Amino acid sequence: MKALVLAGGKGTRLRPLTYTRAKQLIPVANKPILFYGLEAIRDAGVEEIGVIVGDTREEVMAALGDGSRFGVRLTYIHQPDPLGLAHAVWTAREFLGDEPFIMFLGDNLIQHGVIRLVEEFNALSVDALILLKAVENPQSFGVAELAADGRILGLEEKPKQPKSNLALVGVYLFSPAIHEMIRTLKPSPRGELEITDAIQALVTTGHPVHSHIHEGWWLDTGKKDDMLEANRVVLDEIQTELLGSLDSESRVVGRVKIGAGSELVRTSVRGPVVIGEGCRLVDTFVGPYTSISSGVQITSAEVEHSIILDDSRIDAPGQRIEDSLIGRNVRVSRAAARPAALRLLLGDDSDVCLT
Ligand code: TTP
Repeated sequence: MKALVLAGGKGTRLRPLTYTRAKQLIPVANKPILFYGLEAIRDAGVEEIGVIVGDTREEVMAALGDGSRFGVRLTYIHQPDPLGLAHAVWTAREFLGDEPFIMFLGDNLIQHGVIRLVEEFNALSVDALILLKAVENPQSFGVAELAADGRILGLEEKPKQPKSNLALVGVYLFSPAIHEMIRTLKPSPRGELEITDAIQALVTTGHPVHSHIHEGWWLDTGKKDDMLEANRVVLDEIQTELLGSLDSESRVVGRVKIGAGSELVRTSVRGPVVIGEGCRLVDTFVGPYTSISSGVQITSAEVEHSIILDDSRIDAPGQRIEDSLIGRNVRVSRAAARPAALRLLLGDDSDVCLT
């Protein structure tokens, strides 16, 4: 079996961060989202992985290399335009050959990995095994209708009247029969070759398509709040590791990771929290569910339920920052001189919420 990981796309919903960075490389608990997927695939025993890349290919290739650091072999496949998930499979057909494969969306996170899913696909003789998850708002997803034995009877994209609450999660297993279906597809109203249409074509032409209902958490990190939620659930599973230094007036409570060379001065940290390497936190409170990347400096602020990326500097006496996603090399400060006005230099599509 091979794997296909999708790390192309535009990431429009995560602008402005995705103007300068691949969405799949934004870290959750200080580790790029894409790494979790590759590790899950490797843990399921699949070592030959194709990675779909688009405009951000250089950054993705620099981050993943040849895959040896993950114990896998990577082949990069360039998709010049993000014309849909089925188009990505079509672009990779030479790499995939006649082998079955697991397809994994590079911005998705899934608890408990994919070992059981791969085992189930190998045991069943089916042309597709689709991961489903019960959701509260099936109208926003691709939704599956199932027979009592778990066979998929049909799929609908964002139905007004869903036939179930079971949404398609971004993990799929396919036999090579999927390629014939993709060959016949026409672009959808949004102009993409849809993987749901390809799976529906398998069902319509009598190919066996089964489902696997996922019980753990699953997160699609498409938007800011999804990223913060992913950060929250991943931080819930971290273990304490204190490599940095704390002065006698600093406190660390709960599960906290602090990287080498980081320094805490008169600072309290209430876990779960991760702090990268070479950070300096002075007179600061870091609250639960916060990830701070390397090289960040924070003075006199309170930060909770947030992600702060590399080399940013926050010097904000008395300010409390919550539910925030702050990019790399950002400056947040409080003006010393009057008038006490906001002075902003924000990139396109920035989002600021003032109290
Ligand atoms: P999406 O989240 O559907 O698309 P996107 O990344 O372009 O984001 P946005 O909607 O905010 O513009 O894509 C899911 C994953 O699949 C993501 O990791 C990008 C990847 N992808 C491709 O590699 N090729 C494609 O043609 C598409 C549509 C997505």
